[in-house]
Amino acid sequence: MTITITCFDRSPDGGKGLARDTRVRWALEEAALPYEVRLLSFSAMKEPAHLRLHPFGQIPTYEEGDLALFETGAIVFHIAERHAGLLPDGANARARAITWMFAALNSVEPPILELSTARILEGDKPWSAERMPLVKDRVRDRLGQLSVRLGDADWLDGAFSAGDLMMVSVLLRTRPSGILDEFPSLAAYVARGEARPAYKRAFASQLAINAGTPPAG
Ligand SMILES: N[C@@H](CCC(=O)N[C@@H](CS)C(=O)NCC(=O)O)C(=O)O
Repeated sequence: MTITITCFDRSPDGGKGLARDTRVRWALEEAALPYEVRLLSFSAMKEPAHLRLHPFGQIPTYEEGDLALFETGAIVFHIAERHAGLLPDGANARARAITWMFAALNSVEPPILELSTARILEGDKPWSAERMPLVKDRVRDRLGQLSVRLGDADWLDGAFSAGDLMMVSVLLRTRPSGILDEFPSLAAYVARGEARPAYKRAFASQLAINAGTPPAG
């Protein structure tokens, strides 16, 4: 059955791979699943046709036969559950890998998104300069805790899993701020994710669409 995902026709990041379709592409590549891409403009994302797939008018979405999904956590989990390579076989190890997916999306991504919002949408507000250090420190707190847990391991819990895929994808968003490099073990962890052939294919396929798009912010 053909898998179709939706992506920006011009990603605001200019091809840095930070738009969330990259994590879905990565999961599909890890699972060796072919897929098609439907490109959407910002205005098309808010049209009824897309809102039927995604109630919040965002990308990415995932269609496979009569199944339509949104939310990258749900999409990557759906792929990981049905195909080898992204979740361990043992029940407890599997539950822990899923826990890391949730941790990436619920505990690590929120302060990182807050930093993006502060930079891109609130940077011109009179209180922005005063607030920014607080926002950055909240990101540093989380990354500090995560780097303690990672220690000198390659991945968060044994072999690479969907938990690492999601965590690396989330951490990549801290690179433009320079904060990732303040945590060398996390920077190396992210680099290990980026070195995976499946990630490289995912990155290249989004870059083929977005290269040359002027970065936003
Ligand atoms: N929680 C959602 C977030 C989706 C999201 O924020 N998508 C962004 C692109 S990375 C988007 O479509 N932004 C445009 C908009 O919200 O209008 C997920 O993980 O899928």
